Amino acid sequence: MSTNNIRIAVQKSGRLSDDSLKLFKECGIKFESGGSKLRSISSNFPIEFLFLRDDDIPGYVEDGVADLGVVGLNVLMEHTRKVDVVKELGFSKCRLSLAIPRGENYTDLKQFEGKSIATSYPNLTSQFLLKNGVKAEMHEISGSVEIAPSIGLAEGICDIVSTGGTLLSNGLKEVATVFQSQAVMIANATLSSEKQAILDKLLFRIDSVQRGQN
Ligand code: PRT
Ligand code: ZN
Repeated sequence: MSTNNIRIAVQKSGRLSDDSLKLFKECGIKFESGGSKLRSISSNFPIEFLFLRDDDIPGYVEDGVADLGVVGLNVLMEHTRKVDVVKELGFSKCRLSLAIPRGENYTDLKQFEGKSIATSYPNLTSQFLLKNGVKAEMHEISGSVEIAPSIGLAEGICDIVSTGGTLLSNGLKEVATVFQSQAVMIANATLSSEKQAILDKLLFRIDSVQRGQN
């Protein structure tokens, strides 16, 4: 790898990957992706792609293993990370929401006082509730959160919602939004001036692509 390359971490496969790759291709950057390839160097722009799990991306960018990353704001904000958000990318829009069984009445957030909430986002959820004067018990689970109330694991959940279809099919209803999210580009806090110049060039191209879409 040339040291003049900027290194960017993108999700290998999942809800962020297709739109991330599409964006860089629309920026005129040529590179190979797909299959079992975990690294790819562009043939026409000083950039190297690393294909990773999304959860690992903020840490790699903070440590400088990658200079840049594309990640959901929800994943970034759950843990305190010293990275800069350099661009909102406008895709993978979703929200982190509190939900309860559909048959239960909902009045206000006070209803969650002392209750147990299953979530993969215990920090964002408890901070939001505490800001509203509510102390609830966080039950951290890493997936299939929507099943928790029906199996008696928790009284409510706090999870990512996009269409709301998953909540509906699991007998739940959304009652409050904790956080609005979308894909963002993050950067290491101490980029060299050479890498900053490449980032500026990349951001200029992303701006042009985004202007063309509006
Ligand atoms: O394997 P890896 O760890 O890289 O991926 P992952 O499985 O952790 O993440 P992935 O690919 O599912 O999501 C990546 C990012 O996409 C998330 O961090 C969010 O920023 C964003 N995103 C956008 C979503 C959704 N929409 C979404 N709908 N992430 C998850 N969901 C889930 C939601 O929790 C629900 O269970 O999809 C399900 C369907 O949602 P509904 O409301 O449309 O039914
Ligand atoms: Zn993940």
